[in-house]
Amino acid sequence: MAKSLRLMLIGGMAISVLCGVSGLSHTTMAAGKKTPYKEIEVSDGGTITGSVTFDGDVPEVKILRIDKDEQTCGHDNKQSEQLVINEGSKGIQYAVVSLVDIPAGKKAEATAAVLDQKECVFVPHVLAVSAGSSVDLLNSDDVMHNLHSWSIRNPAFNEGVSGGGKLTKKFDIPEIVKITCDVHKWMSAFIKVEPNPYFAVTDENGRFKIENVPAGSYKIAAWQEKLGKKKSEVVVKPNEETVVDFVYEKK
Ligand SMILES: [Cu+2]
Repeated sequence: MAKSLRLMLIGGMAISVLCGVSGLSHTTMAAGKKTPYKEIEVSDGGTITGSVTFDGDVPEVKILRIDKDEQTCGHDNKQSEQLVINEGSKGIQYAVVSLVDIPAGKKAEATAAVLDQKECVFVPHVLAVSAGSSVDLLNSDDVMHNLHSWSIRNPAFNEGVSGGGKLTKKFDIPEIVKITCDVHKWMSAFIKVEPNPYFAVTDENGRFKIENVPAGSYKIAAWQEKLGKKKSEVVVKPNEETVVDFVYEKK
């Protein structure tokens, strides 16, 4: 009797192990192939507002040395925009706040995304777009610039663009893409390609607003090129505003 019970147990284990294996491989496949974002009609969506601020003494602003094409680029050395902190509000400009892994929501708006090269500075310093967006890369100056993308997941490019010229590039895969100009080594910018349309770049007071979010619980993250990433969570209620504040501490 004891022998037959043991056999039954072994049989049961064998079955459960098989189930476990098949279940595991299924999950792994799902995780490897991320569920694409689904566009739906959002009614009674909520709003997420808040700020990205710096706690501590504001570090000295880095100065970029202008040593080429001064008639266009200017004779004064420029302030770096790699870390822009408002002295009063301590708000950090050019941080990107975005919802992580939201499965479905509003349609990605077809806004004309533009990254300009003006007086030998990229404008804006940080641009965020939904995956699948085209970006017009302009040269508003009268000197030759270059557009060098340090993409890994999207096709990389390294092309010159003459004064008044334009290149249009499409970014299909979520990635943080650094853009530089090889002609003027002080020039840099970032294009942050987002998997969904729920993102915002902070303004000069470090403030942001993300609208029309379906009610639910989400992971939310802030990214800043020098300070890195900060994660948080948010519960969005229908037609209500929820505040999320990110604080970066001085290291
Ligand atoms: Cu340039």
